[in-house]
Amino acid sequence: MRLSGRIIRGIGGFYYVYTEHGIIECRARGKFRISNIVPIVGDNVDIDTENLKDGFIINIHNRKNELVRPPVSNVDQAIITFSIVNPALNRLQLDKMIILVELNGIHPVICINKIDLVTEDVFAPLYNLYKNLGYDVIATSKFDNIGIDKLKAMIIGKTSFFTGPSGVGKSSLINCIQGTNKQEIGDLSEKLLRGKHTTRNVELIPFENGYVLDTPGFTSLNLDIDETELKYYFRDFRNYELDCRFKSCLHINEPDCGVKIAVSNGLIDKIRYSNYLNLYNELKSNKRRRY
Ligand SMILES: Nc1nc2c(ncn2[C@@H]2O[C@H](COP(=O)(O)OP(=O)(O)O)[C@@H](O)[C@H]2O)c(=O)[nH]1
Ligand SMILES: [Mg+2]
Ligand SMILES: [Zn+2]
Repeated sequence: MRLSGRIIRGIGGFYYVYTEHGIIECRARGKFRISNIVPIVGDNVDIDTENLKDGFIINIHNRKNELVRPPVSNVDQAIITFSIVNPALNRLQLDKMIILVELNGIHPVICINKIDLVTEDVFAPLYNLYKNLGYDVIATSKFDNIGIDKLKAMIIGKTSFFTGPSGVGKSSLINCIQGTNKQEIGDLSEKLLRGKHTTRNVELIPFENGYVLDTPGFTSLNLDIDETELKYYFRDFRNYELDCRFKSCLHINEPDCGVKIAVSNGLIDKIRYSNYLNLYNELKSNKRRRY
């Protein structure tokens, strides 16, 4: 019998395919090895099964997108989760993450979690900054039960990838929206003690006609773009770069730069601009190292 489904987990050559008849344990047919395609979590596949328990993957549908770390395909949106304190927010890391997600053709959702730990005048400016740039932003707290229903509504029918630093509450949020305790949570100190070797398997959790993916948190992020293209990922610049004297202006040292004027007038957020400069320099020095 031929069925279609989605790979939700892969361990040692076995792929667990979620189908209308439940989860079927599959192996890949040799032809994938010949064409150099390795099935990954997230793939939509056709399988062949006799008993609805195990079977073979016979076809992998074209991927809409594909992430390398963690290896997962066909992601619709990334819930970029951060807290403002405990752990402290690193705005450079946040802006870098947004760009990384957009580069991969994935819709970013910015989730400011643990808002029970700060007052509104602390998180509202951040919320408004990204909201005004046109991003989907959500403020959440598991203890005060804020934003959980909104988050739930945002993930229905989609494949959502929770990402963000360790300890910000990704696993907790997934537990909250599912109403379970399936995801392992822990405090920061515990996690740091356990160290880097706690790489868990990538697993898609079927939920509300969609899927969620928990990740252990990122350590290093590499943007794979030329530094001259970075400016296109800063929406803040769009209205002001028309005022730059040069069309090729990178908004760094050029004279009559509309972006720099907007920064000094407070029309563009200063930290966003300084993150742009930091990332620009980082990309430039990475390139130098490569050659
Ligand atoms: N104050 C507060 N703490 C939270 C919240 N969400 C999670 N935590 C705590 O933060 C710690 C890390 O949570 P966890 O879900 O494991 O974070 P993860 O590493 O991003 O998956 C745990 O001790 C949680 O209880 C929240 O909304 N408010
Ligand atoms: Mg976690
Ligand atoms: Zn400029």
